[in-house]
Amino acid sequence: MSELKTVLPAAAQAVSFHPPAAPITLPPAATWPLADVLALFDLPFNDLMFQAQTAHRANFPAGDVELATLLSIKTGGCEEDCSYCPQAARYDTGVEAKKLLGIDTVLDAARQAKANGATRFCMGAAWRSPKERDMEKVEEMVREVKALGLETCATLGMLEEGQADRLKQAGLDYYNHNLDTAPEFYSNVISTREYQDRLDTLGKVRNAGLKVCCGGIVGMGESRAQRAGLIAQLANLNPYPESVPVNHLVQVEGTPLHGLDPLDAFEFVRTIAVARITMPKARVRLSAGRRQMGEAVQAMCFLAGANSIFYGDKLLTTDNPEACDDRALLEKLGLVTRGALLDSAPKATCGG
Ligand code: SAM
Ligand code: DTB
Ligand code: SF4
Repeated sequence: MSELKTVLPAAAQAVSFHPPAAPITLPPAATWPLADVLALFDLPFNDLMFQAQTAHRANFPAGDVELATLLSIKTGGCEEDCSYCPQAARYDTGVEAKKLLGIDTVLDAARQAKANGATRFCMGAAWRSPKERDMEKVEEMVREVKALGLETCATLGMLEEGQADRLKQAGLDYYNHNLDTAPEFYSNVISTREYQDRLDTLGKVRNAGLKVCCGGIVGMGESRAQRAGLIAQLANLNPYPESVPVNHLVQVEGTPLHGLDPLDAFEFVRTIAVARITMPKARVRLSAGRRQMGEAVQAMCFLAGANSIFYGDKLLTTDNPEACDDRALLEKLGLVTRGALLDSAPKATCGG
């Protein structure tokens, strides 16, 4: 135990109970050696939660939760083989391939998201990478959504340097591109693009001056060490991402990962807690899978340091909790948002 504490970065050391032993010099390349991330996962649950909540409070106002609304601007028909994804054309999931949405549809959804209290609007496309002919349309969407006073985020697949620059110029704030899992587990899940391709895209996003939104999925059959491997990869990005979405696999019939034994809920909460401790200033987003989780597990995730959710009745193609239920949960837990959520959001649509 004391050995672990000596190598924890300052934010995590601040919450240790015992006097630290003599400091150890960290290897320059990795701030978070895998063994230390795994040691956090292995802590007794309450100790981990305490460290995570302490790190959280040192960096964010207590109870502050960001609301980000997702819109699928281009659904289905994707050429990639991500084995969790209902939008891959090769799996029979019932998701129909659609064309890129028109600007008016996107703006209507963005206005609605803002009226409901969201502060960030994320546009997702089922592409391996955006084609030149799509870029101008997406740039217009970004420009116009930004003009509504929302933070903008897009997830369009792999990018070239020039494409990241163009999105930045259009007013994009964040680009979402996930590492998804640990490098060692990656080939069990995806074969049509490499881990390095993902890191390359993240580098281009950073070079363009965009903020990075990057996380992964747990519950895909990976081991605890591999969950730690994902978090270590994220935490050792230099700098680490501003936003870290932690998705719980949504098992969709027709995808290769459908039918797996579900991950133990405490493992999911531990993953959130370790993300909070290792990336103390990041927005850690409790992302896909909330509908299957129930309120108590979500409450534990907030205690573990999650401070952002996807807000709105749909993720990309699967269901998210109803916005009304989320408002009720946030109110029950005394959580607050940066949007005008609880006071001004239209209550009529919430029934009762
Ligand atoms: N096509 C682009 C790409 O893959 O980069 C952008 C959209 S893709 C749907 C964005 C992310 O959604 C994936 O990287 C994955 O982490 C997450 N995702 C997709 N299907 C999921 C599922 N069934 N459960 C949880 N997360 C999922
Ligand atoms: C992220 O990490 N999770 C979101 C967002 N980034 C684009 C997507 C979740 C998708 C869940 C499956 C679906 O609805 O299709
Ligand atoms: Fe395509 Fe993205 Fe789904 Fe992979 S995760 S199949 S790239 S939409």
